[in-house]
Amino acid sequence: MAAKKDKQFDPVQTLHSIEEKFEMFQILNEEGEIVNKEADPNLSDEELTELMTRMVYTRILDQRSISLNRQGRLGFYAPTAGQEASQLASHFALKKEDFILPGYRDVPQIVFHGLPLHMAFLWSRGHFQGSIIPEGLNIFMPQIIIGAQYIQAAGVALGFQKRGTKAVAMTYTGDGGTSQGDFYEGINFAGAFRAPAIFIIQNNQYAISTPRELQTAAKTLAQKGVAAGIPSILVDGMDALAVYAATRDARERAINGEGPTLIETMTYRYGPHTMAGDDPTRYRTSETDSDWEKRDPLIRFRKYLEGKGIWSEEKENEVIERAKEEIKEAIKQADAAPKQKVSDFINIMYKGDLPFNLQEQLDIYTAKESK
Ligand SMILES: Cc1ncc(C[n+]2csc(CCOP(=O)(O)OP(=O)(O)O)c2C)c(N)n1
Repeated sequence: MAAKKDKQFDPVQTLHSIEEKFEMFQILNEEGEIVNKEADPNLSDEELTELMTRMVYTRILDQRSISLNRQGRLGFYAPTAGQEASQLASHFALKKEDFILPGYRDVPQIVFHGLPLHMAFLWSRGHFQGSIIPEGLNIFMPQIIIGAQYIQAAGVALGFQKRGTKAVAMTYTGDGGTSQGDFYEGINFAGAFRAPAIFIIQNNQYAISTPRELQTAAKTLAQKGVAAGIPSILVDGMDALAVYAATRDARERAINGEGPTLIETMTYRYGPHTMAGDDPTRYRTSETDSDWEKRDPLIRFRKYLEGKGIWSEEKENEVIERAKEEIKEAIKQADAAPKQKVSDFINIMYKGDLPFNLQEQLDIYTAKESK
């Protein structure tokens, strides 16, 4: 039984030593101070301002989307406040030619990739016009099936690799999503083929009401990448600079043929899971909420930019006003879309000959709708 005593062969020790390696990567602390100078991505003043602008815009979009949903003017909506650094700073490291495979909470990233906002609103309403992706825009509409986008991302990345396209496929899931089979299959496949993919896990601590601690025995979600043989990192998801730097490095590796990366961003959603009726006060305490609010991504980035003299209240108010104006316009545009017909669903789903029963239904609805 000598091997048992030998620490080298102790699986418990092996696990602990892997887990210990996953320390949280941070560049900007809660006070907006650089604490990891070597890792500072040295973004230009213009880039820093643009990133802040996008995060402020997204906070407003979230507030407006919640009230539009309450007024019955939007359909499905999954709140984003708290996750702006995880979402926008990761996207900030991408280029137009890169492909995004979002989950249902990741509307801001595809809007900043180029999806007209009124289309995101139509998608929320379940209107088919919201899912007709403009030519040349490298996105899929948000995935509702938890984890499915991880498999698709592996496929898109492999496609890029086979065509010799210098681009990456980036996808997002939540902490809960990492328990799905699709998650493991996606990262394993991409790892095996060294496909240029970036897998982001936005660990916002809850899968609806299930806390992260009950989700898995794994101490970090990032360490799940180890089994797939892919570089993995745990990042402070409230720190826009750290999220940006980690994603930029992942993109560089992918483009250089070094394969995929898994990034866990530690973050929090301030709002409910979706607007469909869950009540976060039943599964979270107000102390936990306020602990996380102190780490807010906008507060620390604002402090950092103000310290550099490149951000002000006046500037922020301009962004807020512009966001409100654009959201108002976009909802007007969404309202102007033609009322959706049942026949539309059948017509856009099938090309060519229809099965007889669907043809029957199409005839019935077409006749009804033409009255
Ligand atoms: C395959 C599948 N199972 C269950 C659901 C129902 N469902 C919707 S959201 C959700 C929780 C997801 O939590 P997480 O992955 O942590 O993402 P978050 O919503 O926190 O961003 C579940 C179980 C689903 N959409 N798809």
